[in-house]
Amino acid sequence: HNEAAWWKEAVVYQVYPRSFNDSNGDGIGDLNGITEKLDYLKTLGVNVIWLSPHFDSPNADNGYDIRDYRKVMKEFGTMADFDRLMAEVKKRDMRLIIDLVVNHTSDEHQWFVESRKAKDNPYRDFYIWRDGHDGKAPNNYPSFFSGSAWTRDAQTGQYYLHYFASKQPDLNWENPKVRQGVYDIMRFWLDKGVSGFRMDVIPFISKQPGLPDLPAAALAHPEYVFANGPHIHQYLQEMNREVLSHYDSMTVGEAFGVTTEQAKKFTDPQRHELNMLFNFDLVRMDRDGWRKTDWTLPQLKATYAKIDSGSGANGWNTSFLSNHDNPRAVSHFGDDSPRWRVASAKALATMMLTQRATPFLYQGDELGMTNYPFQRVEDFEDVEIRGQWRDLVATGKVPAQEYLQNVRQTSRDNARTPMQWNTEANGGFTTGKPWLAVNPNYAQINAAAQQHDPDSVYNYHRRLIALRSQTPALIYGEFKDIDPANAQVFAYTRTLGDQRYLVVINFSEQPLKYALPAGITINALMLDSGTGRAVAQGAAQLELQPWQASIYQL
Ligand code: ISL
Ligand code: CA
Repeated sequence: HNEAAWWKEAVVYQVYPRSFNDSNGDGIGDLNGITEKLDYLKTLGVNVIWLSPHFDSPNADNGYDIRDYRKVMKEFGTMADFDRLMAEVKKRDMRLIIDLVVNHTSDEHQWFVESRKAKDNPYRDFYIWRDGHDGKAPNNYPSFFSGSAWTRDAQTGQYYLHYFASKQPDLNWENPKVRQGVYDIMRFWLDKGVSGFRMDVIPFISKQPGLPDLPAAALAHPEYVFANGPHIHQYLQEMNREVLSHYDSMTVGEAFGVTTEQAKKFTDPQRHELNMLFNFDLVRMDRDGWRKTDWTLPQLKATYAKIDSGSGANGWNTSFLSNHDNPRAVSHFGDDSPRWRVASAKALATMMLTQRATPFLYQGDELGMTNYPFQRVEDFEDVEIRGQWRDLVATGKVPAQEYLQNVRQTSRDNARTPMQWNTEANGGFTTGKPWLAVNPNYAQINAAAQQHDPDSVYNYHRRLIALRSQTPALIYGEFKDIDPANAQVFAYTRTLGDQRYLVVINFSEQPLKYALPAGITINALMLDSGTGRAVAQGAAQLELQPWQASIYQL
């Protein structure tokens, strides 16, 4: 059965440094800005910080294109700033994990600078070079950021592979020197005191032998092919043996393209690969690429159940509703209108933080921050949007209005607008000009106001995190959806030995009467997002306010 571990009991908070807190007025968040806010995070109750890439980068993809893995991005500060952040994190009894982006590097990384020089350069084989066919790319792979996944390089006339932007060439993991190079980078940061890694698109590191064309049906979702290279498990086991097993660390793989059925192979503790994965079935359940589609509550519940059972009796999961690649949780799964924003943000927090999984809270979601009211393509910064605009709208394939209407809801930039700290200019994020506009609703939604309001989304998160941390059944307990078909209420139990809890969440804006199934008897109310009206012990029916969420001890 599930063995206890600090990383299962942790509540992780993701910091996207560029948008968190700017300490020197240049409009870009930085490491000193994070250090300034550690007490804020400590008070919230989270105990692990995941830092999105903080390494030297030309920022073709906001740091997910790394030029030097041993250097701090100059906009974010210096290595001395990093060391100070690390020390201050430890002083508060917290931990830091960092982003390991090693499916690809920047094209400005020294390895690639060498690699592209000549076919016989000693670094040539660090990347994936092929001849074209009749003046065309070696195969039909599309890049996730539009266009082909191959770029011809004038120097030698060969093409290099890049699953993402052309400034993000894919590494050749079949080369043992690449693997040793990555392990050295990992040791460098672990020796500095980090407690592990979030691994960017890690299932993609093993490529398909011979790189055959994708069948037509796979072209819209190449991630399922890219994530299934033959050596992926061998590489992860080697990485574990050579590096991770020598440290007390946690790992979470971004499992883009890994199905729930395949997840177990990555996280089964006996296989010594990764601790857990980010499964995208939930955050992408109402998406078709950039297009927004509909979702239903039974569909969401089925996804949760599938993810939960998919990890097996010994495996472990993550729980998250957003991150830097997805829209804001409350705008996506709740209702961000002024009337229901607070209530629905609390409802979602309750769901997110009571799963049998390590919760990953994205910065600003503890305040119920919302999507940004994007109007024009110029309002976006994201390389993904620019690529799609070029390929779809500029070519006349998709009308501008239709595209904008969708990406207003789905764009990654929704999550990347700066943190809203207070009512000062730019929400207190910067005294300069922010790199991406602050959401104009910062006067209503900001940390300072919420810290003083006992009924705020922020303070609800505090209570919820504290309850989870003190309640083993809410961490390790078995998850059971007691009413999967109900289209308005999500009700589930968490059971550990004789400890049993019930979570009930009203996903509608109607007040509802909810009859408890036979065999469920309420003993005590542990937490309530509504008005906290007492529920009679042994009640057979609950009266739910709109978007109300409650946790009961049975
Ligand atoms: O966000 C996406 C599209 O909207 C995904 O396709 C995303 O690109 C995918 O989940 C991989 O994401 C990770 O690797 C990318 C980087 O741009 C993302 O920010 C990162 O989380 C390339 O490094
Ligand atoms: Ca700055």
